[in-house]
Amino acid sequence: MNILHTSDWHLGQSFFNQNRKNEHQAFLDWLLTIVQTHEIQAIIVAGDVFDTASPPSYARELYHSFVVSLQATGCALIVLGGNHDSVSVLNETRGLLQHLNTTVVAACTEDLSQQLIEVKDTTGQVAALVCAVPFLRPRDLISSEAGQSGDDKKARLGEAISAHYHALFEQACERRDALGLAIPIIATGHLTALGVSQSDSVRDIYIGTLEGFSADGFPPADYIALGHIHRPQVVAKREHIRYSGSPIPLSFDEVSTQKQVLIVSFQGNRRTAILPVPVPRFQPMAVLRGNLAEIEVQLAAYKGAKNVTWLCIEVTSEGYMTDLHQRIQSMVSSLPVEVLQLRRIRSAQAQAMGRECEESLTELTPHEVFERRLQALDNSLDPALNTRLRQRFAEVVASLDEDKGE
Ligand SMILES: [Mn+2]
Repeated sequence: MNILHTSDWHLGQSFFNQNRKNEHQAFLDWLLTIVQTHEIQAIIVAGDVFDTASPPSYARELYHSFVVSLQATGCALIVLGGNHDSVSVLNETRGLLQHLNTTVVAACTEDLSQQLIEVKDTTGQVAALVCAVPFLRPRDLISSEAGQSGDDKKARLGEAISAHYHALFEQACERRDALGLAIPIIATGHLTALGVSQSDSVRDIYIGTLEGFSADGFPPADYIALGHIHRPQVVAKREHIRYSGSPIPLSFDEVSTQKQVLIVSFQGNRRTAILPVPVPRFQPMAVLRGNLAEIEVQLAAYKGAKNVTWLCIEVTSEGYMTDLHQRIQSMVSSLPVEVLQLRRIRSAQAQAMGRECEESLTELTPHEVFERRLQALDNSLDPALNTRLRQRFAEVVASLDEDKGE
């Protein structure tokens, strides 16, 4: 029995104003061929199906068409809500998709058994049980109590997440016993497990004040399919706890990573293989670094290329060039490239000298602005207060994001 684990599709992403519809369409077409050639019984999408809480129509259409195309294969689809997904958007079509071999778990449910999913083999017999855990919002798990310190809350939240997993896992064990079958139990999640490396496009989840969930908190499932982190990786050196990563690079710092989906195979309840299948790159993308002369040399390689490459150009220079945009534009005007991001990387010395006048607010994230202000106060601030300020700021930004429904 083969299960395919993927996550973080981010359908509908706008990438420096570029639309990713063609890449996503190509990925979903490719995924269908993988389902057929590898005889996949179920696909698990571990959260962030959509990029935003109100995905554009074409993104919803991609999702729905994929469900329809999958029907001919007999493969089941299990979709979990991520931190980018709107619970109500995913729930809109949940009931409808149920009739198309697709189970959507947008948020954790009051009746835990709704998060326990049976995967059937071609003969119709139950071949695996999935503890379908979506992105967990703190309000779904605990009510905060007045007078609790930050550490208390953090510990309680970690415990609450672990308790949720264990309660569901226990139900799965009971179901397996009742069925009397030797079948694997698979768990899912959309969170930051401790000790993973992130990328620019991953929005930090401050689950309350919990920055990461310890892998020790997971139940002893046969495989744990995680989403949220866009780089594929094994968690805490445990082969069976994995992030599949996103199928397409969602930021330029992901360009150097080989994207993949994972095929997990079982014989009875025994895991026999975890096979990473590389996802083709459907849109050429590259990051060029160097001074102007070096950039010009690197750009020459694109002359005559068949497809347009999306570029991030990082120019290292000592001084400030007011005409940098024009200079780069004149270098690329006849080439099949699109410069989506142009950044100046200054030497430490240049950075120390008046960075404010060279930087515009639109180039910075709220976190970077806050960091700059903190640095300006650095010497006068007590380190403990400094840490608390950072935490508070992160919480405020996270709650604003949540208000926007993200
Ligand atoms: Mn994501």
